[in-house]
Amino acid sequence: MSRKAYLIGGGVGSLAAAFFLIRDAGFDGKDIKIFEDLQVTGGSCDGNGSVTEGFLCRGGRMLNAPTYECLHAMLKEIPSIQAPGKSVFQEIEDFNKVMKTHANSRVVDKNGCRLDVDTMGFNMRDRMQLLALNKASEKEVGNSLITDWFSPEFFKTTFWWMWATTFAFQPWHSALELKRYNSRFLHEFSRIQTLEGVERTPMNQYDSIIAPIIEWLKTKNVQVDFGCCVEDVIMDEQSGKLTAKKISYKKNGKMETVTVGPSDLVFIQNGSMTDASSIGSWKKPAVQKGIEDATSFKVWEKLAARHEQMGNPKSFTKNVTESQWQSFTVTMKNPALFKAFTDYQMNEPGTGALMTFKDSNWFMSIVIAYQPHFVGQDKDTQIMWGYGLCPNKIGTYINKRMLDCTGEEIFYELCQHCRIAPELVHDVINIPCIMPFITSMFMPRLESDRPLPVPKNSTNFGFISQFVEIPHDVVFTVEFSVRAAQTAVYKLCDVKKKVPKVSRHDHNPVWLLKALKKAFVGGSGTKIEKQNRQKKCCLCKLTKLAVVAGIGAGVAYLIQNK
Ligand SMILES: Cc1cc2nc3c(=O)[nH]c(=O)nc-3n(C[C@H](O)[C@H](O)[C@H](O)COP(=O)(O)OP(=O)(O)OC[C@H]3O[C@@H](n4cnc5c(N)ncnc54)[C@H](O)[C@@H]3O)c2cc1C
Ligand SMILES: *[C@@H]1O[C@H](CO)[C@@H](O)[C@H](O)[C@H]1NC(C)=O
Ligand SMILES: *[C@@H]1O[C@H](CO)[C@@H](O)[C@H](O)[C@H]1NC(C)=O
Ligand SMILES: *[C@@H]1O[C@H](CO)[C@@H](O)[C@H](O)[C@H]1NC(C)=O
Ligand SMILES: CC(=O)N[C@H]1CO[C@H](CO)[C@@H](O)[C@@H]1O
Repeated sequence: MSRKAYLIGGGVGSLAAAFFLIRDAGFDGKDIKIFEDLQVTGGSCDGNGSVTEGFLCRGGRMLNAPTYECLHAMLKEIPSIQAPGKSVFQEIEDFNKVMKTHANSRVVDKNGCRLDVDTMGFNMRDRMQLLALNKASEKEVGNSLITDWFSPEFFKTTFWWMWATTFAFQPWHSALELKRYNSRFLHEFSRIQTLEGVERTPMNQYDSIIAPIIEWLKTKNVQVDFGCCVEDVIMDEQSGKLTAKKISYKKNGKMETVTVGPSDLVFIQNGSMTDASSIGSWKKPAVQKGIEDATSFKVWEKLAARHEQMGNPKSFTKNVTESQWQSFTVTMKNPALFKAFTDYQMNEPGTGALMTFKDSNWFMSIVIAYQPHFVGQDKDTQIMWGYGLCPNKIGTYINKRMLDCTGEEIFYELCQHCRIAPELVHDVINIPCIMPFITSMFMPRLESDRPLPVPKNSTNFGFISQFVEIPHDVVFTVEFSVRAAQTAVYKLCDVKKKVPKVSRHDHNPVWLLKALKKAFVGGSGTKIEKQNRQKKCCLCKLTKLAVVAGIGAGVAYLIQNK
């Protein structure tokens, strides 16, 4: 009898696990079964809707060539749907060669002025505090908060506005995760003001990434069982070894079970950032939900209560106020309105990355995508996506919390920030989405709060999600889920190949020097920006001295970390 693999959850992590099981572990697709609660695969990487109802992506993703080692290697072997003859990887690379990211309006203030974001806005104390966090060991940082390492002024620097909105950090989040981001994305530090280096997919990530993977898995006969909510995984514990024996799940209101043989495998998608998310409409606010509505964390909670080495889900889900934010997807059948937004941003659609309204009470940002953004979109329809990181606050123009606002009210607030004339606002749909656990992965944690992709004493099961411990890698990325999948499959199936290494850009002298220069002087702005700044800067000589000192410190840091 052949070996079977059961995957709980149909997010990109499970899809990747199926890919690696087939490619590297000799599995036959028909012996792989995915249980998914929803009626669609892709999990948090979603994208659906229609011209009449409006389109929706709960999330919009930025990718990054030098850091997405596992994802990119996998996508080299997945044929594209939109660009026949190319791999998905090649399709994305070719698209980004033409549609280069270069934000002209990264941060806008309350007067509608584009800020000069070429410098980070640091004072010497900010620099020292940043260096202290980057130099500390992970043990020293532990489960401290970002605010434990920085003075209040730090959170008013251009660096914070840009770094926080690019990656969705809040001051109360994990200092350890910020430290990891600083290392993992060190090569973006010197160009964070334009977001050069950020890669996008030609369309939304469901159509551009998930659909082609699903297509590949279908040709291999992988089975997906939709509408199956897994409620428990029963483990057998013998002389300290844990073996998954039984999966129980609910389908169409009926409980069913699968018996797992000792050589069969179980992969659990342990916790989801989009769990309990809720969708509103133009006339209706989304509904705020909480842990009682979350399905994905429940299995983990049960396992953690029964066995050691399963981590601690509560660290991540204990306070929705600290882990939630709200996104919205705008569908316009009104080219003049779309043009007003792109004119305001001063970027061609698809090249501007993020535009952040730093003084907006909801801390809003928008992304104007390359069009079309959906397979089902016609050429008279345009899509834009945005989010507010502080939805719990009263708006700048609307006297309501973002959480309580309809799509229409959120769009009104956005139009005020972008100085859009009221007469342009027609033939538009805005769909809001509240995500109570969207930054739950960023909550302060201890190493023991996250299980390993394959817990030490597991004989036949692994965890694949944003809630496992992988040295050096950062959460809130597609890369992390794919890396977790590859790690778990290789370990459980004893695959002799190596999982691609996490690239250490923070050990690369070129990026280190660029980052130091950026932290002390500024980046690679336009000539005019630089001349203006030098005129204003009467401390140029001092700054140059500081750079030399900084380079010294950087080299010392580099040697110490080798
Ligand atoms: C707003 C937003 C912005 C983002 N921005 C970026 C970005 O810029 N760059 C980037 O790389 N990444 C970004 N991400 C993150 C990226 O999308 C996720 O990290 C990734 O999709 C997570 O995949 P996953 O497979 O681990 O989990 P998920 O996609 O969350 O999948 C979990 C799946 O398992 C199912 N499931 C869970 N429990 C059960 C159960 N008990 N029974 C049955 N089914 C179950 C769920 O229904 C879900 O489909 C963003 C995500 C969002 C939402
Ligand atoms: C679109 O996706 C969201 C989020 O996954 C889901 O709640 C909604 O039902 C989907 N809509 C359609 C029409 O499939
Ligand atoms: C793991 O297994 C070893 C023996 O193989 C045992 O000593 C240890 O206690 C086990 N750990 C846990 C957490 O069960
Ligand atoms: C949750 O977080 C908010 C904001 O930080 C805080 O005011 C509140 O007291 C917290 N609630 C609990 C139960 O810890
Ligand atoms: C979001 C998610 O997939 N959470 C899962 C965490 O793990 C438990 C079981 O271990 C699942 O029930 C949850 O669905």
